[in-house]
Amino acid sequence: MSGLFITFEGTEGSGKTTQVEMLGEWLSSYDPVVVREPGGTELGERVREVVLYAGLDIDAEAEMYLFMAGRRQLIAEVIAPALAAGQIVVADRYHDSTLAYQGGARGVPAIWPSTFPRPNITFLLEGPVENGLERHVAAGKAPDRMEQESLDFHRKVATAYDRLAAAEPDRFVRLDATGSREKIHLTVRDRLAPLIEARQ
Ligand code: T5A
Repeated sequence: MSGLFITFEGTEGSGKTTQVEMLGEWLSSYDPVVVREPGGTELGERVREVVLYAGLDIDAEAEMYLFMAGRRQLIAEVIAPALAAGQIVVADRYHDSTLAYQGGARGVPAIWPSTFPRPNITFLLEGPVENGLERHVAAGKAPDRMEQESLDFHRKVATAYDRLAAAEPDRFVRLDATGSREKIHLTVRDRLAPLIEARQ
């Protein structure tokens, strides 16, 4: 059986984690591997601490390499072995985040390394960036280093995602992040059903 690599992308508070959790439950009979970025390995979790919470002044290109180092470790330890074993992998952010945040918003030259597997399908949660930032405030979440960036920065991230999705319409599925959790989840299920069937 072939592996299936599913990723979720979007701006802050667009609902990725919520959808990853709902999808993980729906797929539970397949025992999916669910990961988040940055994170998912000891190195990745340390990178998360350094990049998001340490209060350091980090050069934009250095920031990109930190995210990518955490990702490469996650691929080596978790994602590649799981896909090779025919498992379903669901990732809460992946390399498109680097292309959108560091590439699009920070202006760092960012490429897709040939050693990073391409997802089979990427769900992009789209909506006004203000909505997601407001959701965090409503939930009482303290802003991390990236969330403290300006509205203009987050709009650039959204524009970069829009370009990425337009460039790869076969991989990206655009989702209206302003819809209800359940409605978005049902759309995700509809789009995944044929892919899951195809690997039986
Ligand atoms: N980053 C990451 C980079 O710059 N480069 C990279 O390469 C990578 C991998 C990660 C940060 O790092 C940056 C991007 C990020 O700034 P994080 O803490 O993992 O930081 O943050 P995010 O991935 O952005 O996740 P968030 O927690 O901010 O948002 P989510 O996961 O999009 O949203 P979620 O599901 O937690 O929902 C937010 C709130 O909205 C509610 C939820 O209950 C929650 O309260 N909600 C809804 N409300 C109404 N309607 C819906 N449909 C809702 N769905 C969820």
